[in-house]
Amino acid sequence: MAALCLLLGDQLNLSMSSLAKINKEKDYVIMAEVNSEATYVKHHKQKIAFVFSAMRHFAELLKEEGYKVHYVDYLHENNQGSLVSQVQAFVEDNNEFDTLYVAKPGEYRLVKEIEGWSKALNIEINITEDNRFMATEEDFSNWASGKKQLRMEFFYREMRKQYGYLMEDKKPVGDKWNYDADNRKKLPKGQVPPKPDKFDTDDITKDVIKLVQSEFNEHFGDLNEFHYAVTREQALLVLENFIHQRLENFGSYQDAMAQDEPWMYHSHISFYLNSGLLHAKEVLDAAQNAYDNQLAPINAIEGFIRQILGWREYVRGFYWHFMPKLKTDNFLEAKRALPNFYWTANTDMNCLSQSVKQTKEFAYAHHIQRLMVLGNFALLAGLHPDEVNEWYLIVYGDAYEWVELPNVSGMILFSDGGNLASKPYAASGSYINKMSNYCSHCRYSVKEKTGEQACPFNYLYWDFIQRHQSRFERNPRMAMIYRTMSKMDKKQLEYMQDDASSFFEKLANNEKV
Ligand code: FAD
Ligand code: DLZ
Ligand code: SF4
Repeated sequence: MAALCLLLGDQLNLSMSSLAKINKEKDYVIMAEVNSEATYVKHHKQKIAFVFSAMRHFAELLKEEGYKVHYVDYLHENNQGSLVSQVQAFVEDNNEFDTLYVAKPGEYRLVKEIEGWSKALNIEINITEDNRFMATEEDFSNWASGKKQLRMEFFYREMRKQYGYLMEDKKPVGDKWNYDADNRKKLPKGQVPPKPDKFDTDDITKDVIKLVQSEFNEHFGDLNEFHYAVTREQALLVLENFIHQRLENFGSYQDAMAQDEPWMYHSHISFYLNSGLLHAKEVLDAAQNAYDNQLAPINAIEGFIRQILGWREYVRGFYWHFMPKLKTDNFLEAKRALPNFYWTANTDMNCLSQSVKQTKEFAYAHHIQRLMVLGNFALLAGLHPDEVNEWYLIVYGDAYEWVELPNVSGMILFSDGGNLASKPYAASGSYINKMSNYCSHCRYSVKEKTGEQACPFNYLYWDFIQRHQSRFERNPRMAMIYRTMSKMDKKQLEYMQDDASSFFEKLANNEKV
């Protein structure tokens, strides 16, 4: 008898634990482009194009490495439309498999589904560890065990100690764990970040683009241009170029946003990390190497390492720790529907319009756009977590539930009641103005708090603070805000509530805001 290894579209790495279980001589790898995975949410067109093209390229690599690969493309006459039916058809046609190996999927729904497959398949199902990460799920639960608060910063320090990144004699280099305070600069006028890497589309990618245009044309997003890496070599080049061209400025401008500058000094590697083309360890090693060779200042390198060894590992542990509850949490009882401008970018609020436009164009927006513009609005406006989560899962090429859900429900919406964040990431227009030049291109005035011209983020912010007073006034990290509010002119606060109500009415009537 032989074994079968199911490799999912985000497990494109030769060192996957499931591949290690099989024997190249007699066993098979199965990979399938299926409707169920491409449409369980209506993913952005570029996300599907990226995943399918990367899968096809990876299947070629597997064959070159000597694996026997059964690859089912989307339009194959024998395509069954779902992973389970596809595996079942192959098992029945061959009658030689007694075991299926699959590395644990990154989404709870698929793990549950696969756990129920054994009846249909009638072979042993062996779910192996998802080894695309530095920490195992067990590492996270051991760390979390007995703790009242699960703050990323403390998890991150443990990871630094365990893996030795930026450590010297068991201490953090420079005697400081975190250089975030140095990482809040606005992009100076006239400074232009380097252009992003763009790869030519080969025949495989051209075929996939045609396929996506014909089969998924009603999905959100543009596909006029597709420039992402789809092979490991290309992804490694993106990493290398980041280290040499952008890392130096990554820290200083990490929180900055600028008109018509989608890429800034970010690394643009999340598509590749999350699909398996890059492994976190090689990215961290490259950053450590940049430190050893003094290629960039410590605030940049520490900031970058924290995103990967800290945030990325932490949210993944957090997801499994709090699922399935995390998916239905709605601590703030948010109810409002997602405004249409999240799909169209048709709003006068320039920061939102820029962020949605870039999301539509590239299936990418950088962290601060996701957090402090799109996320901040969703929080202040009380958008329902289900709608917000679905939107984020659809629109970003790097979105898988293990990373999307903690960021949305934990980080931006405070739906989990504070397990991830110690206070809501709520901000008025002045934060956006401080970190960007968006406001100078906006029809609203960021300086005004009430009235027709006032930046909606201003009155929505104070409306939010008032609305949730009973929930937050005893939170020590919110105390100063409530002290400030108590000293504010009561009439002014009422005007802001009135403006917020009119704004919400416009949203409800689908009027342009
Ligand atoms: P860089 O800014 O260059 O950062 C380097 C890497 O650090 C990223 O590639 C990513 O792997 C990691 N990283 C940074 N921040 C986070 C974080 N908060 N959580 C996890 N990893 C992080 N990231 C995703 O990969 N998929 C998502 O679906 C996703 N959804 C998000 C939703 C919201 C509301 C927010 C606030 C953040 C989300 N992020 C998500 C995190 C972050 O915005 C993206 O990882 C980042 O923008 C990707 O671009 P980059 O590779 O240029 O990142
Ligand atoms: C995202 C995605 C898409 C669009 N299509 C496929 C597919 O056709 N076949 C496949 O194996 N995987 C696909 N994926 C990735 C899966 O959705 C992903 O493995 C799960 O969501 C778990 O993270
Ligand atoms: Fe955004 Fe307000 Fe600035 Fe306009 S004025 S860009 S809405 S923060």
